[in-house]
Amino acid sequence: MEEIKDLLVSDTIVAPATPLGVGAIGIVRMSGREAAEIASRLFVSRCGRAVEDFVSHRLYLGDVFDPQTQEIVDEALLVVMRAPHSYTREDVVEFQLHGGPVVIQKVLQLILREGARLAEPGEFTRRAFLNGRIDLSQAEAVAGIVKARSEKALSLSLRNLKGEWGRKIRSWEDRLLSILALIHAHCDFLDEEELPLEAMEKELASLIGEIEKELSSGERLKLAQEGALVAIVGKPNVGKSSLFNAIVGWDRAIVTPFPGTTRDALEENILVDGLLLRLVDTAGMREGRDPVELVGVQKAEEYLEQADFVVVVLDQSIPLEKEDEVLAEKVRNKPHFVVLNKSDLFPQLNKSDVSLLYPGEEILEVSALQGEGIEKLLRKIGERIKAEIGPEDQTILITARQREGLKKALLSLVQARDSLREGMSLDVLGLDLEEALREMGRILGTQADKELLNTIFSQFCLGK
Ligand SMILES: Nc1nc2c(ncn2[C@@H]2O[C@H](COP(=O)(O)OP(=O)(O)O)[C@@H](O)[C@H]2O)c(=O)[nH]1
Ligand SMILES: [Mg+2]
Repeated sequence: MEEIKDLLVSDTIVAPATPLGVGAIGIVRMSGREAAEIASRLFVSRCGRAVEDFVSHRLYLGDVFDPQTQEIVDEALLVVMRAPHSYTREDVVEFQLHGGPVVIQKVLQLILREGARLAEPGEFTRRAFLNGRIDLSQAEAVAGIVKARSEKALSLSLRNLKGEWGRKIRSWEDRLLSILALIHAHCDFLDEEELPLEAMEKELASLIGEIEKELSSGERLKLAQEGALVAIVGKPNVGKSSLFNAIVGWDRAIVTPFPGTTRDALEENILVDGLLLRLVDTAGMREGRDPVELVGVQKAEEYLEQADFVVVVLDQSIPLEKEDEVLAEKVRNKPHFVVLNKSDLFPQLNKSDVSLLYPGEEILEVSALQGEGIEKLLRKIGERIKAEIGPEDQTILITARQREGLKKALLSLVQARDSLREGMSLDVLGLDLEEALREMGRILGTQADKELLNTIFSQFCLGK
């Protein structure tokens, strides 16, 4: 921890905390020793109170002005949040300005002229970490919240921000420390009683099991983080594009009565029950005619390969064809949904024939044209993804970095367990346990170095 404290600086930093576009308000945020003092040189409150005397966490209305020209730059609200009760645990000052890029730039320039330094991306959160307000897993949760593309990803990141992941790792650390303490005590008083080797091995095995479980459930959460890729496939003219349009809610794809209309794959993001779906409309699968269509079909095959879920569309107004059988074979090992489209037309194929291709599966009837059955299909897709992700209260969002660290810790623990079984010396065992602890410490940031922090915080946006 000594190392980490060395990385802490408390000079005053500033950055726009809202995007530099037009908005209702724009916020410029300062943190550091001189934040309040700098603000006092640029702001006069309507009530006449000096910035130094502002009640912490209270908004004051006033004018921002250029002290050199006395020119008023904007009417604004100012809030001072005094250390340690602030985001960074330092004095923080926020200007709530009118949200125009020129105003924000101007105020930023004034603050820089008065002695603050432009913050690096993520530097506010970095200070919150260095000042001990949050651990690294929480800092990464902040980035996760900002980047969240679905409610599910958001709620999982929020839980990590509350420290759930950190608590879990700390509990693993505690258990490892208990084993280490036994080993050290034994080494110090050699002739004392025997070590409970069997219990230690059991405890290690249980830790290994828990970490493995966490790693595998984290894998599934990628669906929540990055969204599920859902590809609509089928032979030409069955109504894939019509279904795609009906789902996204506007005429995104061209629909014609002519087979082979869709050549490129089209992708749209939609939210279903708080989940992000990357929905793809593909070219109809059939033997090649012209070269452009062939490329489209190839793309469709690729999407089918990559997709997390496939929606297979059949046209129930025409009899089954060979292509339907070929497709059924292709999606056999993929999570998929079978959809019988054109339910508004007179049926030429019956469901039992389709059931022969997809034994035991639910077959959904829809009419893309009339919007029948679409909601049910989406509900089914949502349910499947949720089932895949697993119950929310048991899963924890793990970043790629944390996953790497956890895998290394796991490896050391497996080694430790093996040496315990093989009766290796306690020193060897101890070293492996310490290595595992080090990796866990890196996840939480108790063992962080500058390079690690730079990698993590460089992914943040300016002003965060
Ligand atoms: N009656 C009816 N016609 C549909 C339905 N869905 C699509 N079609 C028609 O089928 C033809 C092909 O549709 P399209 O979406 O381009 O099929 P794709 O080639 O699979 O993308 C068009 O003339 C659509 O209007 C439906 O549910 N009912
Ligand atoms: Mg199409």
